[in-house]
Amino acid sequence: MALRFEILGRFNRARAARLTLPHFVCQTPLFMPVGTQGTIKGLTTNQLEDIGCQIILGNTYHLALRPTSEIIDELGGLHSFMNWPRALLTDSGGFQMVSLLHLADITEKGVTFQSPVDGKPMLLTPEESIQIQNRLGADIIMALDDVVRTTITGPRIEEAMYRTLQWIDRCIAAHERPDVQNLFGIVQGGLDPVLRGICVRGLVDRNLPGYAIGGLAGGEDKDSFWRVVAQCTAALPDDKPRYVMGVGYPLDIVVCSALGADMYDCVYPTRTARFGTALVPEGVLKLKHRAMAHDTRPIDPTCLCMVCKNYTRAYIHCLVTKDAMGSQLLSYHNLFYMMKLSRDLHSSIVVGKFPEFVCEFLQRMFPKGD
Ligand code: PRF
Ligand code: ZN
Repeated sequence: MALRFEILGRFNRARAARLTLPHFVCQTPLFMPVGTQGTIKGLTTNQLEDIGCQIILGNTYHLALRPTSEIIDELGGLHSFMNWPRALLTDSGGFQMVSLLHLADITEKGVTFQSPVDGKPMLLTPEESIQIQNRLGADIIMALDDVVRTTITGPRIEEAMYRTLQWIDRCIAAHERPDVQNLFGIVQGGLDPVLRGICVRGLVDRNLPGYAIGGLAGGEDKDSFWRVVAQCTAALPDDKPRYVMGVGYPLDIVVCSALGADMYDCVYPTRTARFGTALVPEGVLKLKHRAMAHDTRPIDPTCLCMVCKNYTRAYIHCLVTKDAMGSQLLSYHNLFYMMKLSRDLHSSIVVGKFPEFVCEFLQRMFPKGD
């Protein structure tokens, strides 16, 4: 195992921990921004350090196609390729293929898809996904899983869960660097508590360094989403990190942390920035709105980020959608907001003020109580 997970504080099911990875010592609960071609769109790695990012996601699928994992390996691994000294996590690639390419087909062998480069059929097996991730060299690598939409029903959900369990053994066998890279298993099973229970038990038997809860954030209702997270966190080992994949919204992170989850990733803060939306304690602020044209206040007067210290809403309103600088400044602020939320969750749990933090968070976001 190439990690240490030390719980520093608790409030009911919520925990605050120190997660020591080969490249960085992280504090949980923790939001991890998502990069695509070895970058978080529009931000330099120095800026990401200033913002306080601790782990960022590299996208196996994109990097494997271009420049390829062989080239990154040759250049000294993904950390040195993208000049990021802190921790990295790579996803296995299957989910990206299924969500990006509608032609992807999943069989027991692996994920078959048409190469977007030359249209040729390609196959990503559990062994290949791990080999690629071994070459990239991230601190945390993810098992190849069979992901289905939570909104579908029927035998496909069960098939995907059992396939995910079969593939985990192939991933473990293929993993050549367990001393420096942590392989996380992914719980699938849709919204079915019986299937989720079987999957959790199967993965826990493999004694992995950490566990992810997959297959969520795909359009299911909040009630079902929280129910699955609550069931999985209750059944996963207490002394290992728990990562809810593809989540997301600040409110979901607060709720999942209360349910005992530790790590999150989502494109939302950076994607919504590119559409002109800022995350603020009250919810969101739309910088495209006409009213912003004359507004000389910063995005969030209570925010201590570089953008809020230096620029007005009027200036960002003028840039948004017209100049790349607009989305860069908004991405910077939004990631700063997510990292501050992560730190606030961590420290409120450590000092025993988690309920006060949650109340204040909710009151600011829903002042009328609705
Ligand atoms: N599996 C993998 N990556 C993911 C997910 C998953 O279930 C999600 C949640 N839908 C986001 N990213 N491998
Ligand atoms: Zn700010």
